Amino acid sequence: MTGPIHPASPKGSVLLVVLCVVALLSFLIVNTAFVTNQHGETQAARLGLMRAHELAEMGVAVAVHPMIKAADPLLRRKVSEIERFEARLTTAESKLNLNKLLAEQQTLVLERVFEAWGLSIADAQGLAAILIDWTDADDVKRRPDSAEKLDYQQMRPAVVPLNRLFNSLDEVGQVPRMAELAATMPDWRKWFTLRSSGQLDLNAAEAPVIAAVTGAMPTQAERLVEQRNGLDQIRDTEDDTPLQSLDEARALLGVGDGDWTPVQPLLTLQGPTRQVTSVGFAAESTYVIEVVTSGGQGGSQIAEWVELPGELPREEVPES
Ligand SMILES: [Ca+2]
Ligand SMILES: [Ca+2]
Repeated sequence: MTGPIHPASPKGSVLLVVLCVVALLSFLIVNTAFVTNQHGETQAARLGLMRAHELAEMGVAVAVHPMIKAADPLLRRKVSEIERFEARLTTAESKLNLNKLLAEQQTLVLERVFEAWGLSIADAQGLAAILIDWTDADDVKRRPDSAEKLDYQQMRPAVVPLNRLFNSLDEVGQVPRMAELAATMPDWRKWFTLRSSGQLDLNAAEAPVIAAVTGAMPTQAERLVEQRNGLDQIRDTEDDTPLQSLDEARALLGVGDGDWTPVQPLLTLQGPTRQVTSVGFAAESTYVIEVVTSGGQGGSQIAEWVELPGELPREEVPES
Protein backbone atom coordinates (compact mmCIF):
# COMPACT_ATOMS: atom_id res chain seq x y z
CA MET A 1 0.00 0.00 0.00
CA THR A 2 1.28 3.32 -0.89
CA GLY A 3 0.25 6.42 1.01
CA PRO A 4 -0.99 9.53 -0.63
CA ILE A 5 1.69 11.71 -2.12
CA HIS A 6 1.60 15.08 -0.42
CA PRO A 7 2.76 17.96 -2.56
CA ALA A 8 5.31 20.20 -0.75
CA SER A 9 3.44 22.75 1.24
CA PRO A 10 3.49 26.25 -0.26
CA LYS A 11 4.72 27.60 3.14
CA GLY A 12 7.69 25.21 3.07
CA SER A 13 8.59 26.27 -0.50
CA VAL A 14 8.53 29.94 0.37
CA LEU A 15 10.73 29.31 3.41
CA LEU A 16 13.21 27.38 1.26
CA VAL A 17 13.34 30.16 -1.33
CA VAL A 18 13.85 32.77 1.41
CA LEU A 19 16.65 30.71 2.94
CA CYS A 20 18.31 30.36 -0.47
CA VAL A 21 18.08 34.08 -1.10
CA VAL A 22 19.54 34.82 2.36
CA ALA A 23 22.38 32.39 1.72
CA LEU A 24 23.02 33.94 -1.71
CA LEU A 25 22.94 37.46 -0.28
CA SER A 26 25.34 36.50 2.54
CA PHE A 27 27.68 34.98 -0.03
CA LEU A 28 27.48 38.10 -2.20
CA ILE A 29 28.07 40.42 0.77
CA VAL A 30 31.10 38.41 2.02
CA ASN A 31 32.49 38.16 -1.52
CA THR A 32 32.00 41.87 -2.21
CA ALA A 33 33.73 42.73 1.09
CA PHE A 34 36.66 40.48 0.09
CA VAL A 35 36.95 42.01 -3.40
CA THR A 36 36.65 45.55 -2.01
CA ASN A 37 39.35 44.76 0.54
CA GLN A 38 41.62 43.34 -2.17
CA HIS A 39 40.97 46.37 -4.38
CA GLY A 40 41.81 48.63 -1.42
CA GLU A 41 45.06 46.78 -0.80
CA THR A 42 46.05 46.96 -4.50
CA GLN A 43 45.24 50.66 -4.54
CA ALA A 44 47.29 51.24 -1.35
CA ALA A 45 50.24 49.28 -2.80
CA ARG A 46 50.05 51.32 -6.04
CA LEU A 47 50.00 54.60 -4.12
CA GLY A 48 52.88 53.37 -1.93
CA LEU A 49 54.96 52.55 -5.01
CA MET A 50 54.19 55.96 -6.58
CA ARG A 51 55.26 57.70 -3.38
CA ALA A 52 58.43 55.56 -3.13
CA HIS A 53 59.19 56.57 -6.76
CA GLU A 54 58.84 60.28 -5.87
CA LEU A 55 61.11 59.83 -2.85
CA ALA A 56 63.76 58.02 -4.97
CA GLU A 57 63.63 60.94 -7.46
CA MET A 58 64.20 63.39 -4.57
CA GLY A 59 67.33 61.41 -3.67
CA VAL A 60 68.57 61.59 -7.28
CA ALA A 61 67.92 65.36 -7.41
CA VAL A 62 70.12 65.85 -4.32
CA ALA A 63 72.85 63.42 -5.39
CA VAL A 64 73.44 64.84 -8.90
CA HIS A 65 74.07 68.34 -7.49
CA PRO A 66 77.76 69.17 -8.10
CA MET A 67 78.26 70.49 -4.52
CA ILE A 68 77.09 67.25 -2.88
CA LYS A 69 79.78 64.86 -1.62
CA ALA A 70 79.38 61.13 -0.84
CA ALA A 71 79.35 61.73 2.94
CA ASP A 72 76.73 64.51 2.82
CA PRO A 73 73.88 63.86 5.32
CA LEU A 74 71.45 65.43 2.78
CA LEU A 75 71.68 62.17 0.82
CA ARG A 76 69.64 60.43 3.54
CA ARG A 77 66.38 62.04 4.58
CA LYS A 78 63.43 60.93 6.67
CA VAL A 79 60.33 62.72 5.39
CA SER A 80 57.85 61.14 7.84
CA GLU A 81 57.60 58.08 10.10
CA ILE A 82 57.02 55.82 7.06
CA GLU A 83 58.69 57.78 4.25
CA ARG A 84 62.38 58.31 3.54
CA PHE A 85 65.03 58.21 0.83
CA GLU A 86 68.62 57.02 0.91
CA ALA A 87 70.92 57.95 -1.95
CA ARG A 88 74.42 56.59 -2.36
CA LEU A 89 76.91 58.57 -4.38
CA THR A 90 80.03 57.05 -5.85
CA THR A 91 81.86 57.28 -9.16
CA ALA A 92 81.64 54.97 -12.17
CA GLU A 93 85.44 54.89 -11.83
CA SER A 94 84.95 52.65 -8.78
CA LYS A 95 84.68 49.87 -11.37
CA LEU A 96 86.80 48.85 -14.35
CA ASN A 97 85.79 49.97 -17.82
CA LEU A 98 85.92 46.68 -19.71
CA ASN A 99 85.74 48.32 -23.16
CA LYS A 100 88.76 50.55 -22.42
CA LEU A 101 90.77 47.62 -21.07
CA LEU A 102 89.99 45.64 -24.25
CA ALA A 103 90.55 48.55 -26.66
CA GLU A 104 93.88 49.41 -25.03
CA GLN A 105 94.73 45.70 -24.77
CA GLN A 106 95.48 46.00 -21.04
CA THR A 107 96.09 42.27 -20.82
CA LEU A 108 98.04 42.54 -17.55
CA VAL A 109 95.08 44.12 -15.72
CA LEU A 110 92.54 41.77 -17.32
CA GLU A 111 94.58 38.71 -16.37
CA ARG A 112 94.99 39.92 -12.78
CA VAL A 113 91.22 40.40 -12.53
CA PHE A 114 90.56 36.87 -13.79
CA GLU A 115 93.18 35.43 -11.45
CA ALA A 116 91.44 37.24 -8.58
CA TRP A 117 88.29 35.34 -9.64
CA GLY A 118 90.16 32.07 -9.04
CA LEU A 119 91.27 31.24 -12.60
CA SER A 120 94.74 29.72 -13.16
CA ILE A 121 97.33 31.96 -14.87
CA ALA A 122 96.88 30.01 -18.15
CA ASP A 123 93.06 30.26 -18.00
CA ALA A 124 93.25 33.97 -17.13
CA GLN A 125 95.51 34.61 -20.13
CA GLY A 126 93.18 32.55 -22.33
CA LEU A 127 90.08 34.46 -21.22
CA ALA A 128 91.75 37.86 -21.77
CA ALA A 129 92.63 36.73 -25.31
CA ILE A 130 89.09 35.42 -25.93
CA LEU A 131 87.55 38.77 -24.94
CA ILE A 132 90.00 40.77 -27.05
CA ASP A 133 89.44 38.49 -30.07
CA TRP A 134 85.64 38.65 -29.55
CA THR A 135 85.70 42.45 -29.79
CA ASP A 136 88.56 43.24 -32.21
CA ALA A 137 87.77 43.77 -35.88
CA ASP A 138 89.85 40.93 -37.34
CA ASP A 139 89.26 37.18 -37.38
CA VAL A 140 92.78 36.20 -36.26
CA LYS A 141 93.28 34.38 -32.96
CA ARG A 142 95.95 35.88 -30.71
CA ARG A 143 96.54 32.61 -28.81
CA PRO A 144 95.90 28.96 -29.72
CA ASP A 145 93.51 28.65 -26.73
CA SER A 146 91.52 31.74 -27.80
CA ALA A 147 88.67 31.58 -30.33
CA GLU A 148 87.63 33.48 -33.44
CA LYS A 149 84.98 33.37 -36.15
CA LEU A 150 85.95 29.90 -37.49
CA ASP A 151 85.91 28.32 -34.01
CA TYR A 152 82.55 29.88 -33.15
CA GLN A 153 81.07 28.72 -36.49
CA GLN A 154 81.76 25.12 -35.44
CA MET A 155 79.84 25.50 -32.18
CA ARG A 156 76.27 24.16 -31.99
CA PRO A 157 74.38 26.42 -32.16
CA ALA A 158 76.91 28.49 -34.08
CA VAL A 159 77.62 31.98 -32.74
CA VAL A 160 79.12 35.07 -34.35
CA PRO A 161 81.66 37.17 -32.45
CA LEU A 162 80.83 40.88 -32.15
CA ASN A 163 84.05 42.26 -33.71
CA ARG A 164 83.22 45.56 -31.96
CA LEU A 165 83.23 46.80 -28.36
CA PHE A 166 80.35 46.00 -25.99
CA ASN A 167 77.20 48.12 -25.75
CA SER A 168 76.03 46.49 -22.52
CA LEU A 169 77.17 44.05 -19.86
CA ASP A 170 74.45 41.70 -21.15
CA GLU A 171 76.46 41.46 -24.38
CA VAL A 172 79.53 40.50 -22.33
CA GLY A 173 77.49 37.67 -20.80
CA GLN A 174 76.77 36.35 -24.32
CA VAL A 175 80.43 35.48 -24.95
CA PRO A 176 80.31 31.64 -24.62
CA ARG A 177 83.29 31.48 -22.23
CA MET A 178 81.76 34.22 -20.00
CA ALA A 179 78.43 32.40 -19.88
CA GLU A 180 80.33 29.30 -18.75
CA LEU A 181 82.30 31.28 -16.16
CA ALA A 182 79.17 32.91 -14.73
CA ALA A 183 78.31 29.57 -13.09
CA THR A 184 81.34 29.84 -10.80
CA MET A 185 81.62 33.65 -10.73
CA PRO A 186 78.01 34.97 -10.71
CA ASP A 187 79.20 38.39 -9.45
CA TRP A 188 81.50 39.17 -12.38
CA ARG A 189 79.34 42.17 -13.42
CA LYS A 190 80.12 43.99 -10.17
CA TRP A 191 83.71 44.47 -11.35
CA PHE A 192 82.87 46.22 -14.62
CA THR A 193 81.23 49.27 -16.10
CA LEU A 194 81.08 50.59 -19.68
CA ARG A 195 80.34 54.19 -18.57
CA SER A 196 83.48 55.41 -16.83
CA SER A 197 86.42 57.51 -18.03
CA GLY A 198 88.53 54.33 -17.87
CA GLN A 199 90.59 55.15 -14.79
CA LEU A 200 90.14 53.43 -11.42
CA ASP A 201 89.13 55.72 -8.52
CA LEU A 202 91.20 54.61 -5.52
CA ASN A 203 88.92 56.63 -3.22
CA ALA A 204 85.81 54.74 -4.39
CA ALA A 205 86.84 51.25 -5.58
CA GLU A 206 86.52 48.16 -3.41
CA ALA A 207 89.61 46.33 -2.12
CA PRO A 208 89.51 43.29 -4.48
CA VAL A 209 89.42 45.58 -7.56
CA ILE A 210 92.26 47.77 -6.24
CA ALA A 211 94.39 44.69 -5.50
CA ALA A 212 93.75 43.23 -8.96
CA VAL A 213 94.63 46.44 -10.84
CA THR A 214 97.69 47.48 -8.84
CA GLY A 215 99.03 43.99 -8.15
CA ALA A 216 98.99 44.72 -4.39
CA MET A 217 98.35 42.00 -1.82
CA PRO A 218 94.61 41.81 -1.03
CA THR A 219 95.35 42.52 2.67
CA GLN A 220 97.22 45.72 1.72
CA ALA A 221 94.27 46.85 -0.42
CA GLU A 222 91.94 46.20 2.53
CA ARG A 223 94.24 48.33 4.71
CA LEU A 224 93.92 51.18 2.20
CA VAL A 225 90.10 50.92 2.32
CA GLU A 226 90.15 50.86 6.15
CA GLN A 227 92.26 54.03 6.24
CA ARG A 228 89.90 55.68 3.70
CA ASN A 229 86.81 54.81 5.80
CA GLY A 230 88.06 56.72 8.87
CA LEU A 231 87.61 55.89 12.57
CA ASP A 232 84.05 54.55 12.31
CA GLN A 233 85.15 52.13 9.53
CA ILE A 234 82.01 53.00 7.55
CA ARG A 235 82.31 54.42 4.05
CA ASP A 236 80.64 57.69 3.09
CA THR A 237 80.52 59.16 6.59
CA GLU A 238 81.93 62.51 7.70
CA ASP A 239 85.03 61.05 9.36
CA ASP A 240 86.26 59.53 6.06
CA THR A 241 89.86 60.37 5.18
CA PRO A 242 90.19 60.12 1.39
CA LEU A 243 93.64 59.51 -0.09
CA GLN A 244 95.41 62.76 -0.90
CA SER A 245 98.02 61.54 -3.37
CA LEU A 246 98.91 58.54 -5.52
CA ASP A 247 102.21 58.31 -3.59
CA GLU A 248 100.22 57.84 -0.37
CA ALA A 249 98.20 55.09 -2.11
CA ARG A 250 101.33 53.37 -3.39
CA ALA A 251 102.91 53.39 0.10
CA LEU A 252 99.75 51.94 1.68
CA LEU A 253 99.55 49.25 -1.00
CA GLY A 254 103.23 48.38 -0.67
CA VAL A 255 103.77 48.27 -4.44
CA GLY A 256 107.33 48.90 -5.69
CA ASP A 257 108.16 51.64 -8.22
CA GLY A 258 108.77 49.16 -11.03
CA ASP A 259 105.31 47.61 -10.70
CA TRP A 260 103.58 50.93 -10.02
CA THR A 261 104.82 52.87 -13.06
CA PRO A 262 102.90 50.89 -15.72
CA VAL A 263 99.57 51.03 -13.82
CA GLN A 264 99.76 54.61 -12.51
CA PRO A 265 98.13 56.14 -15.66
CA LEU A 266 95.08 53.94 -14.92
CA LEU A 267 94.60 55.41 -11.44
CA THR A 268 92.82 58.51 -10.13
CA LEU A 269 91.77 59.87 -6.72
CA GLN A 270 88.53 61.48 -7.94
CA GLY A 271 86.63 59.91 -10.82
CA PRO A 272 84.65 62.41 -12.94
CA THR A 273 81.57 60.20 -13.58
CA ARG A 274 78.91 60.34 -10.85
CA GLN A 275 77.05 57.16 -10.11
CA VAL A 276 73.94 57.43 -7.94
CA THR A 277 71.79 54.70 -6.39
CA SER A 278 68.71 56.25 -4.79
CA VAL A 279 66.10 54.25 -2.87
CA GLY A 280 62.67 55.60 -1.92
CA PHE A 281 60.85 53.94 1.00
CA ALA A 282 57.10 54.52 1.56
CA ALA A 283 55.49 52.19 4.12
CA GLU A 284 55.97 48.70 2.64
CA SER A 285 57.03 49.94 -0.83
CA THR A 286 60.52 50.51 -2.19
CA TYR A 287 61.74 52.00 -5.48
CA VAL A 288 65.32 52.11 -6.75
CA ILE A 289 66.70 54.55 -9.35
CA GLU A 290 70.25 54.10 -10.64
CA VAL A 291 71.75 57.06 -12.48
CA VAL A 292 75.11 57.69 -14.15
CA THR A 293 76.01 61.26 -15.07
CA SER A 294 78.80 62.41 -17.31
CA GLY A 295 80.43 65.77 -17.87
CA GLY A 296 82.16 66.10 -14.49
CA GLN A 297 81.89 69.20 -12.31
CA GLY A 298 79.47 71.86 -13.48
CA GLY A 299 77.49 70.81 -16.54
CA SER A 300 76.65 67.20 -15.83
CA GLN A 301 74.35 65.19 -18.10
CA ILE A 302 72.39 62.01 -17.47
CA ALA A 303 74.16 59.18 -19.32
CA GLU A 304 72.07 56.33 -17.90
CA TRP A 305 68.81 56.11 -15.89
CA VAL A 306 67.52 52.74 -14.68
CA GLU A 307 64.35 52.28 -12.60
CA LEU A 308 63.76 49.19 -10.45
CA PRO A 309 60.25 49.41 -8.92
CA GLY A 310 59.73 47.38 -5.77
CA GLU A 311 63.39 46.40 -5.47
CA LEU A 312 66.29 47.09 -3.14
CA PRO A 313 69.77 48.15 -4.35
CA ARG A 314 71.84 45.52 -6.06
CA GLU A 315 74.82 44.72 -3.85
CA GLU A 316 77.86 46.64 -5.09
CA VAL A 317 80.77 44.97 -3.36
CA PRO A 318 82.57 42.48 -5.61
CA GLU A 319 83.66 39.23 -4.01
CA SER A 320 86.88 37.55 -4.96
CA1 LIG B 1 87.79 39.41 -33.73
CA1 LIG C 1 83.75 56.70 7.79
